[in-house]
Amino acid sequence: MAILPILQYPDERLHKVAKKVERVDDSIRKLVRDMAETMYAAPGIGLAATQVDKHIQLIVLDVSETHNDLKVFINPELQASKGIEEHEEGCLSVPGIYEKVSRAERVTVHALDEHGKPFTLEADGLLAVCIQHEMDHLRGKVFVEYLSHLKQTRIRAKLKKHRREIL
Ligand code: K1U
Ligand code: ZN
Repeated sequence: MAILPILQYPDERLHKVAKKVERVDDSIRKLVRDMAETMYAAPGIGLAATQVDKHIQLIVLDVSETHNDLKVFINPELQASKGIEEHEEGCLSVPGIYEKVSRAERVTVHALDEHGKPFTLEADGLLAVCIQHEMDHLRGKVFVEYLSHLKQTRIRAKLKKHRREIL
């Protein structure tokens, strides 16, 4: 297994649109393992392939408190959504920034698992928030893009200052 470098906002590669996975094979399963290791090490509760510069429709998630409920979504499709709820979000590609975003309260997602088996999942709470956040990454959208231009400018400046300080 390997820990993969995570692209940092405002890296242009975070705006690439991910392609469908044509075949779920051993190379995909290896990427799933590496992404899971990267997510747990960060630590985070989700990771999209886009964030590790792999532009395919693959997401890993684990919102459990015990970190032993890994969920894998390949070629995820939103089938239904209900309600609106505001939730605080973070992102491993935008470290140290937490902001409230409004999203659907409940979602139904259809996807393939790491064996290529189709499944449908209904989610609410943090799992629903996280699924929508990660699916946005696959479309090339970072959560800060829901915020005002003023907030986005301030976030970019803050990240730039922080990176200058740690280098
Ligand atoms: O970068 C990512 O896409 C992962 C992101 C997922 C997420 C978190 C919160 C709301 C929406 C989406 C993170 O995991 S940020 C880190 C984080 O939230 C966290 C880290 C350690 C423990 C608990 C949470
Ligand atoms: Zn993110």
